[in-house]
Amino acid sequence: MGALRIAAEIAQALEEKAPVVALESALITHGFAPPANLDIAQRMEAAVRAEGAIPATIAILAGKARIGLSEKELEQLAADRSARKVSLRDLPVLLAQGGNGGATVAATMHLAHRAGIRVFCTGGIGGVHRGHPEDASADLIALATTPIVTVCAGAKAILDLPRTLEVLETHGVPVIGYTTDEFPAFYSRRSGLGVDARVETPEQVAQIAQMRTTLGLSTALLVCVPVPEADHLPAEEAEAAIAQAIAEAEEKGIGGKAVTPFLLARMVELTSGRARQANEALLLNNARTAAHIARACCAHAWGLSNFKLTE
Ligand code: PSU
Ligand code: MN
Repeated sequence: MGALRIAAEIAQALEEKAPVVALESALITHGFAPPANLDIAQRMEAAVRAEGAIPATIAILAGKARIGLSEKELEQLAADRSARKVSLRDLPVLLAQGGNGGATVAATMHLAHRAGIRVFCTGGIGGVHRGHPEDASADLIALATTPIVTVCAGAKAILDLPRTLEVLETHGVPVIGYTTDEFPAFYSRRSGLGVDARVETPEQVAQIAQMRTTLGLSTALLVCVPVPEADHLPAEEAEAAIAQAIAEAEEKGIGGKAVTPFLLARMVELTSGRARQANEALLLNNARTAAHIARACCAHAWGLSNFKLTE
């Protein structure tokens, strides 16, 4: 498989067309600090397994793109505080030059698709930054070009959500509300912004994914799942903290790829940990939902190219 190293369990599952869920690793290297990062990564893998799918955490270890990590490798990545944040442009560099990296949404989608995985789970996608429309995440480009079902709790609320949705529309990415009519705002269940369609079940996601494939479209499908009610941060409370965190970032001159990790970490401090609680809850909820969708996609025999449009 060239530059990819696929763990034996995952290679076998893909061969047997069993459900597999890709998991990102930037949240391990840049989202949470030790020991919480290892803990959430392990719990996400366990949540995927408990719902009947195989988890494939995707990261760069010693310059190799790895699809599925052993327990020990997951521990090593979580302990490496010098691991890079790897988006699309960083992938070829790190693979050529060596080193460890946490894969962002964009990099994970790309590697997962190359490995033949059809469902991917993250917390929240990157997008267009508030006040900096020139700073748009490569996540949006990956969503525009990579046919993989992406399960998230919306875009990270620190972003300019209306602009982020506009870019997704421009690139033809379907934005699906999973049991909601609203685009969720990561920490909060509501944003006041709409989605393209609402679904109630994993099977309905599988049907849309199959139609996308049948039509020959190569976009992702963005499945947006609101954070569980018990752990959500009311929108007004989140907004106050976001405004302050962004003002601090501007003042300190923090830009580029450092902005997202800075803002998310400040959100946790400014909300006395409630932002972290919401983040953990939505990650586990998304992992479970992604497993259900992966199972539905397998049952649906999604991806069969002989499925006819004209019936
Ligand atoms: N979680 C963090 N920090 C991050 C990310 C997650 O605490 O930087 C990653 C996500 O994986 C997301 C990416 O894909 O950041 C968006 O960053 P950028 O805007 O630089 O593309
Ligand atoms: Mn960014």
